[in-house]
Amino acid sequence: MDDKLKNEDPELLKEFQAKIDAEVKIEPKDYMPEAYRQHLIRQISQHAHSEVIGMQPEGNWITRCPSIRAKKILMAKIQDEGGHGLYLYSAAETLGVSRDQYLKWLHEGKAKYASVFNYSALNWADIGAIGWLVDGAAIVNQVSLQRTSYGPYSRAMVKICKEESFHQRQGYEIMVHMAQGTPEQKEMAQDALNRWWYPSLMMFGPHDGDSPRSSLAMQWKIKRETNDELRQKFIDKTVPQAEFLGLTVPDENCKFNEATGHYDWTDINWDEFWASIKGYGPNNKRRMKHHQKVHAEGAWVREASIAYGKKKEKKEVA
Ligand code: BYC
Repeated sequence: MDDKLKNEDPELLKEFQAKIDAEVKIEPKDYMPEAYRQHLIRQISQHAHSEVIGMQPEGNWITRCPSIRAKKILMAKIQDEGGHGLYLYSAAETLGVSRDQYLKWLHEGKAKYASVFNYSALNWADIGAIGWLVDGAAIVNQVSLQRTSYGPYSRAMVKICKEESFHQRQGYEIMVHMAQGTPEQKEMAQDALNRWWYPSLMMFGPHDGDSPRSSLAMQWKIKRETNDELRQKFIDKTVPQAEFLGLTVPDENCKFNEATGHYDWTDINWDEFWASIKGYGPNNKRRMKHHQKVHAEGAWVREASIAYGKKKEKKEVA
C-alpha cells in the first residue's frame, strides 16, 4: 500500500475505490482519503492561480490592440480567464481551505502556477500564439479533466471548456491574418510559434516517469490521461494547424510517423522547465509582484462587498 494511505480505514478505502471505478463522482461531504483531498487542494488551486496569473501577459496588450474589434475580443477573453479562476477557487474552497489561504500560499511561493506564464508576450503575434497554443494545450488537458472524479472540479471544467474553444479560435484567427499578411507579418507569426511551441508542450508537466503525482491521481481518476498522452494528443492536433498556416514548428524531427500514427518530436529542455517552476525566470518575480500589488489595491472592494452583504442581511432579518 502507498505510504500516504497508511492512516486510512481499509474498508472505507475499498468503498471509495469502488465508487471511483463505477464512475460515481466524489462530492465535498463524502469520505475521501486525505491524500486525494491534498492532491485536489494543490491541483485545483494551482489551476486557479494559472488562470489568474495568465491574464498578465495578455493584459499587457489591451492598450495596443491593432483594432477596436481585436480589443473587444481580447478584453472578453481575459475577463473569461478571471472568471475561470473564480470557478476554480470556488471548487477548491469545497475542500475546506479558504480562498485567502490559497492566495497566501501563492504569494509565499508555496503554490505554483503554469510555467508558460513566465514567458513574455513581446508583440501582437504572441497574442495569437497564446490563444492558439496555450489555450489549445489547456483545452486538451481540460477536456480530459471534465471527467475527473471530483464533482465540483469536473463541473467547473465543463463550463470552462466551452469558453476555451472560443479563446483558441481567437488566437488562431490572429495567426491566420498574420500568416496571410505581409512577409514581415508572416515572419512575426513564425517567430511567435518558435518561442511559444516548447513552453506550450511544458504545460502538460514532466514525462510520466518523472511525474510523482500521476500514479495515485490516475488510480483515483483525478487525472484521466497521463501527461505524455495528453501532450502527444496536442502535438498531433496542432502540427497540421501550423501546416495550414504555412508555418513550421521549431523542431526538425517533428514528422508524422506512419508506424506509430503520431508525430515524432524532440524532447523538451527540462532544465528550463524546472528552473521556471522553481521561480528562477525574470518574469516569476514580476508576475507575483503585480498580483500582490493589485490584490492589495483591491482590498477596499472586498471590504465594501462584505459590509454591503452584512447590511443587506440585517435588513432582511428586520
Ligand atoms: N507548470 O507530478 P506532476 C489557461 C509541477 S490556464 C508549473 O506531473 P500533477 C490560460 C506540479 O505541480 C490553465 N508546474 O503533477 C489562462 C508538481 O509540483 P509539486 C492551466 C508544473 O499535478 C490564461 C510537479 O511539477 N492548466 O489555460 O500530477 C490565459 C510534478 O508534476 C507544471 C492547468 O493548470 C507546469 N506546466 O500534473 C491563457 C491544468 N507541470 O506539487 C490560458 C491543471 C507540472 O510536486 N493541472 N508542474 O511541487 C494539471 O492538469 C496537472 O496539475 C499537471 C501536472 C498536468 C499540470
